This record gives sequence, C-alpha cells and structure tokens, in this order.
Amino acid sequence: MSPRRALRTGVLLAAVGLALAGCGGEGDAGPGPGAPDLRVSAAQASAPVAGTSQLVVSIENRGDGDDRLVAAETDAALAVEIHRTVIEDDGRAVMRLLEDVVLPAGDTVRFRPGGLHLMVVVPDERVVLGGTFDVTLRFERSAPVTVTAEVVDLLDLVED
Ligand SMILES: [Cu+2]
Repeated sequence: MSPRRALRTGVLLAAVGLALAGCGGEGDAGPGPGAPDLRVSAAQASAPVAGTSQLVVSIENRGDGDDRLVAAETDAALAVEIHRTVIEDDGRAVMRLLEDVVLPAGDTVRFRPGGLHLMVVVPDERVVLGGTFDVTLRFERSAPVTVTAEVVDLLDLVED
C-alpha cells in the first residue's frame, strides 16, 4: 500500500471510529451483561394534528441485560421519529430528536405525551380516531417487535 493510500485509509478509519463513538445517544454506557427480555404494551397514538401524531408505548425489560430502542417504523406514515419534549429556559416546550432510548434491565420505560414519545410524521388515512395501525420497534439487541397502536384523542393518551 502506498504511503498516500495508507494515510487515506487511516483518515477513513478515524472517521468511522468517530461515527461509532457518536452512536451512544444520551451518552451512557452500552448494554450490560446478560440478555434483555422486552415486553411492549399500551401502544396508543393520538389523532393527527397538523400532520403528526404522538405515539406512546410501555417497554418493560424483564431480562438482566440493558437494551436500546434504536428505531420505529410503520407503513402507515412517512416516518416515525424518537422524540423527547423538554422545557427550554424561557419556558417553551420543544421536541428533541433522539438517536435511541436506553431500556435498563429490570425497568419499564413509559412513553407519554409531553415527554418521551414516538412522532408519527405524515400519517395516512389509517391514523384516524378509532383506527389502528401497526408499528415495528427495532432494538440494539432484541428482535424487532410489531405492535398495533390504537388511535385515541390526544387528551386520552395514557399519562403514565
Ligand atoms: Cu414529537
């Protein structure tokens, strides 16, 4: 390998290393030892407002290893994003896009409107009050899980 080629390869590897290091989401340690054992329940979505719907679920990890939610998808919308609503210093509520959500061993993570939620972007006609649609959740370690979300009024979304 020529020195020039070697240099370029080194730069590329450094870039890949940086990209991987950036995958940590909220910046804590990776999954612990043991295997996660996830149960997903209480999938509900709000009737769409201005082209988006908030989707909430409960994810219980009965295993003894941590996992992470890394993506969600549905064929009933353009995209599903992982969001957290936070209050800014000036009191405004803004939604932050998250890379992933840690699912600690022995704990239940409850999504809720006004907190951690999945944002269904540009939903189709299945996402209407009283309707249902399927959402697939993808995890770092566990197999994907598909749940059926029930569409309810935003005010009726489970609060906790
Ligand atoms: Cu959102």
